[in-house]
Amino acid sequence: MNDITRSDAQQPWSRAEFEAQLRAMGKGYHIHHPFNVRMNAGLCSPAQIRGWIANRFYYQFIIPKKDAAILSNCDDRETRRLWIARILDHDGYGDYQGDAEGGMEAWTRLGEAAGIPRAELWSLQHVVPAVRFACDAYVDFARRSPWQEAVCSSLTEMFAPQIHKDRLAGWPEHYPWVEADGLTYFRTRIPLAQRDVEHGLSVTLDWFKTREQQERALDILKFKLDILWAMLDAIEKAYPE
Ligand code: AHQ
Repeated sequence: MNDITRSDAQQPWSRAEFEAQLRAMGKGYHIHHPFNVRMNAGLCSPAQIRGWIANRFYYQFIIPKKDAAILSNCDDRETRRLWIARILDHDGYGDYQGDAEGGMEAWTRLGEAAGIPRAELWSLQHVVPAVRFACDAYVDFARRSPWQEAVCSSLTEMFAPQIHKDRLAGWPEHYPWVEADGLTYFRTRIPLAQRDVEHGLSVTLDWFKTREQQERALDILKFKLDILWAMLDAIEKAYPE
């Protein structure tokens, strides 16, 4: 037999090594984007903070549609029973009050705390084209990909707890004009992100078996890291210093 050099002829990574490879992708996470670095250092103007809030709202706005797309492609009831929580986390449930209000409501309060009225935020009038395109690319990927690949793309949240903790630690000092109630979203997202990553990582480590499939998982994660990075590129350009 000829000497096959394709990556699938290589031994697959162990489960631990595969996870380590996924986590090593964190070097490309948008926590390292110059705009985020400046925001964490307290160097953003009110206009830049408001621009970021209004544009990132569109990402929150499409997450339920992205997660519904994954559900619609998923034939495994156990997975759907867990995944549906992600939609409720963002859209809310029950009486839609307090913890049940949903992340989009909490993000709306972040906007109001920064001086963006609810109607203005929800009008999406501030969403710049490249942010819309990046977010819509995420929804499209979830619609047309095997549900396990779309689950893998959500693993950028492996790196999210730290970025939320940075905001909770830094904003009260750097942006005291943003009312403290507005930071609720960042606080509530941390345990949810940790729960979601535990499930998403389990699905990913189980599904991508051969070395070629594991490398495909890294490509999928890179695609999603680029979505987050491109959003900050566009926001940075739209709201120059
Ligand atoms: O607030 C965020 C959120 O609800 C989600 C869902 C998850 C997904 O399904 O892709 N990713 C994600 C993220 C949220 N916040 C981002 C941030 O920087 O505040 C981080 C982002 C992610 O890391 O994917």
